[in-house]
Amino acid sequence: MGDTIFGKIIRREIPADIVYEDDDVLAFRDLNAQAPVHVLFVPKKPIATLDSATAADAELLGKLLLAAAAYARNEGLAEQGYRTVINCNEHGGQTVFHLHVHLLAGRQMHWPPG
Ligand code: DGP
Repeated sequence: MGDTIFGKIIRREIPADIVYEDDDVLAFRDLNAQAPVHVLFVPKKPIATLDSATAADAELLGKLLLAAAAYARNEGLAEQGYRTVINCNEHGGQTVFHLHVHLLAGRQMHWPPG
């Protein structure tokens, strides 16, 4: 599997505004923020897309979502609400092929997304 910019961030080879870390997950601010709060939650394991995740990744995927939810709660974002997004492949709008959960908050979200 090819390395990505997120792999470099995880290994601290390039800088990022890291807001959360545990043994399995790293979270940092999106460089191209689409909301007042826009944080990316990435597994340290380099899974390319949601499509390439397997049953062996079930616990890790759960941890990823729960880390995003806990961050939102701790930052006082949960009551007003937020959006989590996983883009998969071309039509999903995925540009970095290291699985990540977008956490967007701080403004009204709309549906359907563009
Ligand atoms: P996606 O389109 O779902 O693959 O989202 C990739 C996001 O990653 C996009 O919103 C911009 C962000 N991004 C790309 N390169 C970098 C980077 O070098 N640093 C940070 N912090 N974010 C990046």
